[in-house]
Amino acid sequence: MKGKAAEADGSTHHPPASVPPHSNEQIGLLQRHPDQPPDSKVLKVVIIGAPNAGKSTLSNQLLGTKVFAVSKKVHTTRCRSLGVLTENDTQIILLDTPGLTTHSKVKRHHLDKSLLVDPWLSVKEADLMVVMVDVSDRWMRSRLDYEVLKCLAQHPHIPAVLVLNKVDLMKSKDRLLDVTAQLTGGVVNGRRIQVRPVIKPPSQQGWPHFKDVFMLSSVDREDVETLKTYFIVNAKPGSWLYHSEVLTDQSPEEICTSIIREKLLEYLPQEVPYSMTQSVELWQDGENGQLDISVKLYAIKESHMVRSPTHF
Ligand SMILES: Nc1nc2c(ncn2[C@@H]2O[C@H](COP(=O)(O)OP(=O)(O)O)[C@@H](O)[C@H]2O)c(=O)[nH]1
Ligand SMILES: [Mg+2]
Repeated sequence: MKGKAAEADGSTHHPPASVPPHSNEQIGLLQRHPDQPPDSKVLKVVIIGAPNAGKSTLSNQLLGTKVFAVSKKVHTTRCRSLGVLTENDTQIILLDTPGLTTHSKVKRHHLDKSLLVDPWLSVKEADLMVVMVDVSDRWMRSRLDYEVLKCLAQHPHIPAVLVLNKVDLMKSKDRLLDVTAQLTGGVVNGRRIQVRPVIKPPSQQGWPHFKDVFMLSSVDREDVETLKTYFIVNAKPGSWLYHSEVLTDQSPEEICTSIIREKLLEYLPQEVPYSMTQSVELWQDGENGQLDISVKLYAIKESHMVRSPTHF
């Protein structure tokens, strides 16, 4: 029998959240009433930042499973999707955003126009904004992206924290303090931070209203655990949005499609994967429950068809 088990220490263990192999089961799961305890807490977190900052990597690590595609190339995440993390009496809703897209980028990278749907639509509903910056990128770490700043300025009532990601790639860690001073304008949680004099004057492109700053590596389990604890501590009393067995709102087909796309982006040259489409079918083997996946890839150009299979 499935159910929750109350432990001696008062914590509650939910059955592990997962994605059922059939989309109709997933829809059924998404429609189930949240199995929340009387003292339930909730926190809706939106992770924003430039493409490649590590937003999807962080979400996957927080969820403990890969549900979002990750790539070095931009625009792996095509639309907004969410992940659900339920622990004891608390539910954290993670909104993974596609990053920043402008008309010029859509044109340049031959992208799907649907990416132009306001990427910040979900921000309005969030209880906490996590701004991610890739500190291994000299350019990105020197200033906050204009679109990110705009988003922060438009939602001043939503608490925001700064996450300096990919610290594992940074050779001299003491640079992190300068980066923090730069990106926060030298102010965190209303207080002027103590840093040694910065050689350059603090940039005008920082945000002086961050509540906290985290320096971490999304690929490090312990680092991510610190952030998860922060979310749990900051969750507010309120109703859960989903049943505790829900892991994401994506269908199993959507997860397959986006992860295959991630591989196409990784292995195929330049613009080829951007013009490819897929049709995915999933079915479960009756005998041993094995999941079979059939994928059809459609290429626009004849040359892409000849070229593609040789890369796998
Ligand atoms: N070394 C290192 N690589 C990371 C870290 N976080 C993300 N990445 C890599 O950065 C790239 C972009 O990550 P992704 O999560 O797709 O970024 P998104 O566009 O913001 O969702 C991928 O190749 C990740 O493996 C990190 O903390 N350290
Ligand atoms: Mg992403």
